[in-house]
This record gives sequence, structure tokens and C-alpha cells, in this order.
Amino acid sequence: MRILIMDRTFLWSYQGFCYILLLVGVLPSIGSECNGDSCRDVISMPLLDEMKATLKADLDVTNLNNHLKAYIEQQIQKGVETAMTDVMRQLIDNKLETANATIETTILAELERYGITYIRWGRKGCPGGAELVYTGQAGGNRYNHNGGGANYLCLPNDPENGEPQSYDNPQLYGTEYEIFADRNPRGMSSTLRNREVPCAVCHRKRRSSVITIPGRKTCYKDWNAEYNGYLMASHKVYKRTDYACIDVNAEQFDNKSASDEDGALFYPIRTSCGSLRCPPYKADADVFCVVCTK
Ligand SMILES: [Ca+2]
Ligand SMILES: [Ca+2]
Repeated sequence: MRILIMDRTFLWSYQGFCYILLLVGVLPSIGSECNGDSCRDVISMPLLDEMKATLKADLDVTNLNNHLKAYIEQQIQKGVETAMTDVMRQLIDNKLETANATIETTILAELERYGITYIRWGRKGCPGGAELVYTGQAGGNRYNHNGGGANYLCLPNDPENGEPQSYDNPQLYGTEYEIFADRNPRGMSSTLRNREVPCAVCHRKRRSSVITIPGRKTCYKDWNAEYNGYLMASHKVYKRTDYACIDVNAEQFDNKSASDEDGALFYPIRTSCGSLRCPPYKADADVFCVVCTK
């Protein structure tokens, strides 16, 4: 059976045609076979009573149906594609969100494991936010020894000691401040001379670099100051040592009275112009230092 689908324009024109036939007496009656939307796909009518012929208007709307079918299929396909795209997008968004959260958690966990360490000379604790690895006493080689180690050491307060030996090679001493009243760097305590020097090994998480800048008390842009102070070393007439940055707020190691035991020594140092350009440096001046991390 054919499916008849007619638009309103077609129906009006067909009904008009029927009325014209009625007026000219050709169409005896339209009957129930053609009545608005109920028109059948096949309409038959007698032209004249005398004529044995029958006009058969066969309205074939196959092409229209095909177009409509194609259009509907196209719309359905489009709708399905849109729905699928939305679902896939949502799935991908959810997966990406989960993946990003996992990556962020992993990175934060890894960052907790990374960091830098430095020694804070002259203090028992670390600056705010830095973790204390251990606290101890500054040590080194005796100021008048010709050989051996020249660097200062941060010796832990809870050592694991070796066996006693009789050979003559002592090289591990405590360190004293040798800060005389007439050469006391500004801001530092004037009671430190011949006192022992504490130190702290500090760990700063989530940082990858540490530098000690001589000649400055502030860090450069994007660097964070851990502590600042004055550059010190052994005296120039003694044996050579490293330089060390002594905290401006240096404290004494313990409450023992200031006895002159010597050992390794920290003397403030000053500039000497010539090969050192002044300016920018200042003649015969204390030398600042700052420990910076990033
Ligand atoms: Ca002492
Ligand atoms: Ca001394």
C-alpha cells in the first residue's frame, strides 16, 4: 500500500480541482474517498454517466517519501552524533580531570622529597619553615696547623665515636669566635669572643638551589634569604681556612665561661681595595653575606 502524504498547498489545489469538476457537472459526488486529510492515495471517479471510462488519479508520492525518509534519517544521525559527541566529551573531561588530579598529587608528593641543605653558622636552629637536620658545634683544624683540613665542620651533638689512637695527628677542634670589642661587626653580640660556635644543618623543602653571596645582605630577585651575617675566616697570620657566613644573630654554643682554648677560629674580615675594585666595594669594611635559596 502506498503512503500518501500531501502538504496543505497540494490539498487545497486538489480540493479546488474537485469543486471545479462539480460545477461543470463532471463529478457527481466526491463521496467519502476525498475529504480533506482523509484523501486516499488512489482516487477514482466516473467522468460521465454515459462514459464507461474511469479517471484514475493515482497520486504517487514515492519521491516525496524518499526525500522525507532521507531527511529524517539525516536528522536522526545528526542527533545521535551530537549525543555521542557530548557523551564522549564528558567521558574525556572526566578522565582528564582524574588524570590531572593524580599528576598534581604525585608531583606534590615528589616535591616533598626534594629540597636543599645548608649550614647555618652561629645558630642552633634553622630559619622559619626550614627543617633542622641536626644541630651541633662548629669545628675544624687548629688555626696554626700547617696541613690537614682547612674547612669548617658542623659537628653533631650526638656523635658516634671511634676508638682512641696514640698517633700524633689531632685535627678536629672546636671553633671559637674571635670577635674583639674593637672590631665587632654592627649588629652582632659583643660578648662572643672565645665562646664556642653552634651550627645547624638545615633542610629547605621544595627548593633546588642554594647560594652564599659574599658582599651582600639581601638576595637577588626570586631568591629567598635563609639568613644573613658576616663573612669570617681564620686570621691572615694563621693558616688558611675556608670562608664562612656567620649569622648576624650569632649565639654561643653553651653557657661555659669564655675561656681562650682556641682551636679553629672565626675572625671577622675586611676588604682591601686594589685588585678589589672600590667602588663598588668600600675600603676596609666588614663583609656582609647572605644565604639564598630558590
Ligand atoms: Ca673557648
Ligand atoms: Ca681564642
